[in-house]
This record gives sequence, structure tokens and C-alpha cells, in this order.
Amino acid sequence: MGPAVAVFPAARESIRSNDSTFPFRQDSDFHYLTGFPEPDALAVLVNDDSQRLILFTRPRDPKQETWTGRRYGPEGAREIFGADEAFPLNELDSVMPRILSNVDRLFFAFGKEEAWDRRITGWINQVRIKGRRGAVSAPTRLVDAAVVVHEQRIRKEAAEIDRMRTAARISAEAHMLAMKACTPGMTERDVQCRLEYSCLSRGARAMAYETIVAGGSNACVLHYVENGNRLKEGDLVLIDAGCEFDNYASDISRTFPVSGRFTRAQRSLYEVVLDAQEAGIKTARQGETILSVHSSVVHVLAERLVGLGLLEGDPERHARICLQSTETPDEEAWDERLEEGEVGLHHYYMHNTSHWLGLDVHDVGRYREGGAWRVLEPGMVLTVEPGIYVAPDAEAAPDEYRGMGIRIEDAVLVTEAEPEILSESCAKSVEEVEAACRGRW
Ligand SMILES: [Mn+2]
Repeated sequence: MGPAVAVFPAARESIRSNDSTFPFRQDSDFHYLTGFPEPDALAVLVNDDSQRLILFTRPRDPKQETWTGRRYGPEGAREIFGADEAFPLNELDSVMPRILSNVDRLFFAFGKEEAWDRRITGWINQVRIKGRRGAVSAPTRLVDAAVVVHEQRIRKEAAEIDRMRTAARISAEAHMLAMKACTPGMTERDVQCRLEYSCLSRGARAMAYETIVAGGSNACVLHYVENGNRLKEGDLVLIDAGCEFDNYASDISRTFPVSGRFTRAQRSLYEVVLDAQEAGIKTARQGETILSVHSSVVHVLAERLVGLGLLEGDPERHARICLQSTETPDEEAWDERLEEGEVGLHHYYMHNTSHWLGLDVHDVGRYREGGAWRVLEPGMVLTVEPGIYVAPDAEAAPDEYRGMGIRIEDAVLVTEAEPEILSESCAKSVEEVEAACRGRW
């Protein structure tokens, strides 16, 4: 195969209004390949006789830097980030056609940002025009660079796992601080602030996603981020929150009593979700799949919800129907269905058990290969996050469980041996959680 070039743009700064911007977060693929933290940069990987990294960056500009912060400039790109060559951004249009000359394959994630699509097409056309005079040839094969990098990102290296462990440890501490701080009468926002304060003061730059603090039946709204209600004595509160450390995400959910002690009913339902989560984590081993993790979870939930009177009939049948509901959203296509008016497990557990975790909270990488769920390998990180959500108006449910939403979530690293729970240090059993609420865990 002939020479190849891959092109990866950094994230842009996005304007909030006038000259203020939203907090900048580097593009994950760009960060993965370069570590370069500035906007308005472009990485070019060249594979011909040599293998080179070329970075285009904003030029040094002392006047501008006084306003918007220091820049590394092309010199810093070479000296600190190991670029073999570096140019100021304003030389892009003159340098890139030269780099793309006599290249066979061009790797680029077309379709993500129109401005880059057009600019790159422009460079290719310039090479083509020159090529008509016979001197050079333009790339003839365009390959989706995103797929290539995403398949690399799904298997984490040791340095990445270290960062993910740190992110998880910081978030675990923050969850326990929230348990300790929480008292009836506080607002969900009060608890959110304490949790995020803890993360940021321990070295995280930002949260990895919007923090969910959901008191009482707000927990039945899966992505509740209003966080504006008051927490009531006797209610549970569900927190789904995780920080980012060095651009790597963590993702933890815990559910605990506002007043620090589970009621009998809360405890029963909590232990169902906990046992299901533990069964899921045990399944997260090499050779298994995200579907088999989900299946372990669903079987425990079905069995135990029949025991509590939230479901009726054969648990095995409920598990089968629930698994169908997550595989095939179209109910008409199921080969087994609920009776008219019958309540199924998917009415209480309507989401999947796992997603990949890495630089992004819902990380990249294929879930299936050729239609089949992909096999778990050492180095992959996935969440295991079962939940049970009993809406306040769930008429078929026993009174005592109505309005309860419980989710328990940890991230798990698949290894050659036992799964490693990255957020292991976070209180989770009933006893641990009640102790953490008293500040004694
Ligand atoms: Mn999650």
C-alpha cells in the first residue's frame, strides 16, 4: 500500500454570547492522539517512508495571550508534545496540498463538521488540478478515521486505566461526601454543589456529564438534571455523577436515604438492585458480552421482583420478555408478549445495563460486530448500572414501593482474571451506605 495521511481537527471554541465562550473541552480523538490542549489545531499523521506527526497550532501572540491565555505555539508543539513538524495555523492552506500530494489513502472523519469537509475537499482538488499536468497524484481512497481511532480507544492502555482509576476514586469520595452532607430540607442543588466541590477540589477539571441529584420520585425520570427540589425526610435520593480526570470520565450512581436510614421497603428494593448489579459485575469477564451482563442482571431482577409482588407469574418469562424489549424496541416483532394490561419487568427497568466508558462518558467503539454482540476483552471498560423505577402512579405495584427510583452504577475494567471495579471504594451495601450517611465510612 502507498503512503497514507490521517487528519484530525481539535475541538473549536464555541461562543456562548458575544465574546464569552462555553468551557472548552478538547475533542476526544484529538486528545487521544496528541494530548495537545488548545482549540484551533490540526493533527496530521503521515505514514510514508517515515512516520511523522505534524501539528498546526495557533501562533504565539503576546498581545492576544494577555487576554485569552498562554499558547504553546508551533515551538511548544514540537518541544513539549513531540510533533516532528509544526506550523502556525495560517499556513494550513499552503502546506496541506503539499502533504496530500502523492498520497494514496486519506483518513478523515468526513461528515462531522461541514467546514472541515469543505476545506479538505478543497486541498484534494488543488492536488488534482496539479495532477492533470502529470506532476503529482491526489489521494484516491478516503477512509473513515473515526472508526479506526475508536477501535483503538475501546481497549485501554495502562496509562489510561490509571487516569480512569483516579477519576473513579475522586468521584467515589465525592459521592460519600454527598451522603454525609445530605439532610432533609436541603435542595438537590445543595447536594450537587457539595459533590462537585469535592471533585474539583481534588484535582478534577470538570464533571464528565451533567450531575443528576433526584430526590423521591424525581428518580423515576432517568435523566433528571433540574436538581431544583427540596429533599424530604423518608425519601431516597439518587445521584448519578462522575468527574473527568485528565479528560478521562468516571460514571457512578448511588441511591441513599435522605435521612440516613433505609425503611424496610426501601431496603428490600435496594438489595434487589444491588444483588442484580453484583451478578452483572461478576459476568463482566473476557469472553462474555454486554448482552450476557445485561441478561445476568435481568434474571436477578425478574426473580426478586416476583418475590416482592411487583411482578406476577414466571420470572423466567419476565426475563425473556424484558431482554426482548432491550434487543428489539418494536413490540410487534417480539415472539413472546405480555397479556393485555399485564405489567412486565421493562416497565420498571427500561434501560440497558452497560455502556463503554473512557474519554467520553458514553464512550466510542462498536457494541456489535456483524450483528452479534462483541466479545469482552481485557482493557475494555464498561458500566454496570441496573435500576428499578416504580412511578408514583404504577397501580399494579404494592403501595410501599410507589415513587421509588433506585440505580446503582459502577465502572468495571475487564481483565484476564476477576473484573476490576474502578469505583470499588464507594460505599454500596446497605450497611456501608448508612455508615457513610453518618460520616463513618
Ligand atoms: Mn452510566
